[in-house]
Amino acid sequence: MKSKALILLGVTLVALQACKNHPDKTENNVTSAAKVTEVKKTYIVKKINFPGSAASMCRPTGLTRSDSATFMEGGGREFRETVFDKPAGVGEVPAGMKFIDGGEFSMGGVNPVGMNDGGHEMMNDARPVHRVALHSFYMDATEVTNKQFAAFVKATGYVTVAEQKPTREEFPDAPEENLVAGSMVFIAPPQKVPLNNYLQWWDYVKGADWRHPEGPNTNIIGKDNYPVVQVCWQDAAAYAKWAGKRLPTEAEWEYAARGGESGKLYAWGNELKPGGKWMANIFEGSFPDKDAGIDGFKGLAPVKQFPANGYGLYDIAGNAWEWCNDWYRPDYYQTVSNNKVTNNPKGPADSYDPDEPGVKKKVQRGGSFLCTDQYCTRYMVGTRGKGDYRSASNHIGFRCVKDVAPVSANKMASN
Ligand SMILES: [Ca+2]
Repeated sequence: MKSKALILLGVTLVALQACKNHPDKTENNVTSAAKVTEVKKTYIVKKINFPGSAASMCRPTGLTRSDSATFMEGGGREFRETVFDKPAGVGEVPAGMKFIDGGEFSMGGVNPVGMNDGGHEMMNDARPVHRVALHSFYMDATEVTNKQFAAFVKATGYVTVAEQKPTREEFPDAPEENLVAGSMVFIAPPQKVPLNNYLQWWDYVKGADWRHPEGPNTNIIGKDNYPVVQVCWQDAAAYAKWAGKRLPTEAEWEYAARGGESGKLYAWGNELKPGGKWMANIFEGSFPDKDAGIDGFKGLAPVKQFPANGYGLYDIAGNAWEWCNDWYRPDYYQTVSNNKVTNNPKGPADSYDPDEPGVKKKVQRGGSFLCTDQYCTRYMVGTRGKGDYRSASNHIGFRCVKDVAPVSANKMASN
């Protein structure tokens, strides 16, 4: 995600990263079609064989052999089965949350290039796949809604970052006329545009905030059950603290998102549309000019419109991006990949994104209603997003987690 800094320095149209990370360096001169051809050639020439049990577990259904070769090359063989803790007791599950039993799992994502619905990005920051062990926790069943966020604001008087005038201290080089409260809004161009410049569909809109997600002439009346958006990481963390919760670590988010499955492409399995059924609010049609809404929704949808995952979590893919607590670095997984297992990882100590080295970024997960295989496929469960922790947009929201308190024996639940 691009930060406010660029816009406020005088760029009229400024984009948050949205669904799009910078293309992987090795992809720069290779088109998707060429890459697929290359993979097919590799498969045919080298006669790659799928390893036994790992392949049967990881190989997506509905893929061609060459697609699967890509999948395996991308790390599929690195996934192993999740090992669950024996629950000592779930305690009293807070309202609106689900109990996520701790365990050890394989974290990360494959290279989806060449796969059905896989898109064109290699997702290098999601590898190596590595083992992670987590304590049990509770997670919100849905993204935090407008109604919930309004209760927080009413109780505390909190003012989100988008509602505040950017300060001279934070943006020392910006012209004074650009220091106005506002936020990023997706605005579809009137016609098909090349996908090499996202400034064509993101704008910094004065007066855009959580109550006016697409600008001052829009509102959230009648949208109590929509995810709150136009909240930056700092806003989300403030809400979580008020609610007696916290933002999930990236590892907790992915573990929960996988719904008890091991090494699958999506939160529900290995096919984007099992049996032809849409499982998430993403983008169909022609990106970015025409959102066809074939999945039932153009733009943001209310929560709980698609099936929950194995843990009862709704909209874990698509609809709105979700902030995680971890700082973002593309090389973080490499730093823990030699561990036999990493316990309760909390991310790197600092942030670094080669796309924008000076901007402090937090991890985002899950993708949004703008994700599509024409542009970005971060509705895939192991993939990673990122964003300036002080920037928001109309497709970024969040959900919270909570630690499981020790339970006395006589209060232990049976399940
Ligand atoms: Ca949609």
